Amino acid sequence: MQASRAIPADPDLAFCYGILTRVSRSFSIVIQQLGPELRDAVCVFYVVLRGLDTVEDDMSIPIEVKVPILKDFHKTIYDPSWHFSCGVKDYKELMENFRFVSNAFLGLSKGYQDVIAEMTQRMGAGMAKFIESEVETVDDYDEYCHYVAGIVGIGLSRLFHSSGLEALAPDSLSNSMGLFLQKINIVRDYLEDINEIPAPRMFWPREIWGRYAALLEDFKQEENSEKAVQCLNAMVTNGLSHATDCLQYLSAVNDPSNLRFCAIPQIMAIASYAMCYNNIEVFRGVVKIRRGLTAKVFETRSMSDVYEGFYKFSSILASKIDNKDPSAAATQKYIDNIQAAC
Ligand code: PS7
Ligand code: MN
Ligand code: MN
Ligand code: MN
Ligand code: MN
Ligand code: MN
Repeated sequence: MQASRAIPADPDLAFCYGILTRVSRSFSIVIQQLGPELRDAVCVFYVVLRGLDTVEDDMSIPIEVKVPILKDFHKTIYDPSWHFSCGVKDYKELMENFRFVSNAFLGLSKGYQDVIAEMTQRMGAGMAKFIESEVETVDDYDEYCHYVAGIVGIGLSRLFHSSGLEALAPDSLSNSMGLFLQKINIVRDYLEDINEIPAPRMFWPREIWGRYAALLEDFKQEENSEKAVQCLNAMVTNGLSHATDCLQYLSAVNDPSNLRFCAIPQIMAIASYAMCYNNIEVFRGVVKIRRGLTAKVFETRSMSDVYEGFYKFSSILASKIDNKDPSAAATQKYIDNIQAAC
């Protein structure tokens, strides 16, 4: 693992890197190893979106207050005097000191600012739309994940292109990069999200879970374990559908530090898919990747390491397929496609 860099002299950037380190150890490591041309822009992009997500996630904010904040966030980031206190712990600290984020944003080049502002607008509008409507169909699920993660992939690809280091990737592949990460987050966070206080959050599409239960919360009960795991396996299989797009995206990345930045979260994701698959613990508590395994994934350097990782974790997942599971054939098909691409 790479040693973390010195704290930036600029106090605004120093705040952004400090928050980043506290809210996401893994993104902090991969962002800090980016080249100097992209590092600060990607860090600020992360922290801006983390602020937006803190507003989205705070279920104590009344809808009529929350919706305009989400929709206007792309404008308020230009105003260092703007702030809105919400969230808890590190997230509250972020929101209360948001002026540092605005100042760091204003210090980026216009090209980077434009990309970040456009993506913030699109994500905020999408989040607002889903505050008032539920994820019912698989199309809704893809749409929600597009807003909160696919757009991040599209924005990062634009930043890479603006830096002069990379060709512009197709939006559909950038979107898949986000969906592959977001869908395992939604699967893994089942219990955390449904137990959210003061109101539950539900992102699993009814079109999938409705085949296994009358209510999403039924999966919490031990007597529904068999159906719960079948539903989980259908959700994992849905997420796996994006894996070959991710391999295609990664194979076109040119710069080695950009490849590490893009690839490490994807390999952590496929490791999480393998770990969650057929695992009742998803409905009981937090399923976490072992520290040693994480350390190994962070050694990823080249495309051949990426193929090795995808091959290994897809094999682990395949070894857990029970042929009596209703999704077994579909799951196996996606595994075969991944392994054929490696
Ligand atoms: C590399 C082409 C700008 C690096 C990285 C903050 C994580 C938080 O965590 O359930 O359970 O609270 O509320 C594509 C990251 C997608 C997004 C989405 C990869 C910004 C990130 C704000 C594309 C990350 C997917 C909400 C929204 O879920 O999360 C390449 C950088 C990437 C942030 C993530 C998260 C969404 C999220 P949690 P939630
Ligand atoms: Mn400054
Ligand atoms: Mn969140
Ligand atoms: Mn959220
Ligand atoms: Mn989550
Ligand atoms: Mn979470």
